[in-house]
Amino acid sequence: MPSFRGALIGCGFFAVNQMHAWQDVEDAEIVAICDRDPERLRIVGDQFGIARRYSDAAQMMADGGFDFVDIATTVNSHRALVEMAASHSLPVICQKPFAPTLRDAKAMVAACEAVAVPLMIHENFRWQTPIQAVRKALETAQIGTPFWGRFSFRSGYDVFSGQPYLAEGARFIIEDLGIHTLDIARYILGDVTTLTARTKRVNPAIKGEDVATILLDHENGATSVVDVSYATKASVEPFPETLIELDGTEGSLRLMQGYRLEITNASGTEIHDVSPTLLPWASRPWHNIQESVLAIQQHWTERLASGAETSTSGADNLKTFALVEAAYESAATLQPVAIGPLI
Ligand code: NAD
Ligand code: 89Y
Repeated sequence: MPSFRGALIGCGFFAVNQMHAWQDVEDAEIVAICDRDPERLRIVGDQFGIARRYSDAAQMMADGGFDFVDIATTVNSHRALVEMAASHSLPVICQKPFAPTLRDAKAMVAACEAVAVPLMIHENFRWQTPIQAVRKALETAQIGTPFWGRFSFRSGYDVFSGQPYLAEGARFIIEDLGIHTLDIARYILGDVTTLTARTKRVNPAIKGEDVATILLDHENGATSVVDVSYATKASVEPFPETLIELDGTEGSLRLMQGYRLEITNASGTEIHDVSPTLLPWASRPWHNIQESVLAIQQHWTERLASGAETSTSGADNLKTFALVEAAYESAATLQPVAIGPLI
């Protein structure tokens, strides 16, 4: 019997990955699911053999019988559902983006802190195998102290067919995808003091911006560029790879398309294959993301057992979410935005 039983809310497009991953996580299982849409509830319930099915999250939490809640709904429901979990003293995972506004996100952190339950944002990109490899190269001082970086995600992949709501919001790429890239920049080069951003909408069929270029000043003095696009037509489509360039005092590092990591220093150049594992339930090109879903859910379960804070706790993710808010503000005003006062 696994030690931890969970209940998942939101049985849509991405939740299927989370359900597959929960089957692989050691020491946790999903025992109840909830969705307002009866068809999604039936599909996911039947696929994963979950008997306890609810259309109402309040009813599911009132009935209880589980140790944590995993929220896989879209952003507008996040605050109410996290606060509901906190009111039942249930540890809670919430999908990105954290909330519609930084104010909501702070209220969610406060609600969980008030009852001393962990809140983890499902910010999985930092758990990808290639990103972990870059972090390890820095930790083992292979390029010395990094002073410059570029974190780049440029694609023409059709994300709208699987996630039609992405075409409808006033905000698109920074809130949906750039949020991951900004989190990776923080994870690799540390927290940010000032941000400057420019955005564009190239695709006339969507409402929000699909291109963003963001300049970050990091607390440690490094400078980086986060550039994201869903309007880039490449000869070989890179979705969903994040490419990274880092220059350090003792060398440089390039995470290139095709999951190739090149590290250059006084000893020469080493080339590593940092491809993600293709899990049995995964499919290309999503396997990189799918593997990171398993990694973050395993991390949650281990931290639930030890009581230690998760890597992407609510408190940590406020600092990533602040960069999202700052990017929209900077793009609107054409001014740099200081991050400290936002947090
Ligand atoms: P979706 O619209 O396909 O699924 C959401 C589901 O939640 C729907 O079935 C809807 O009926 C249900 N729902 C909404 N509010 C509810 C409520 N209050 N109670 C019960 N059910 C409710 O959306 P999706 O594409 O699966 O995205 C879900 C979240 O996952 C989004 O926040 C998205 O940004 C995120 N996402 C994350 C990644 C990642 O790599 N971390 C990738 C894709 C999507
Ligand atoms: O929703 C997005 C995410 O989090 O990862 C990729 C995605 O599915 C489309 O941009």
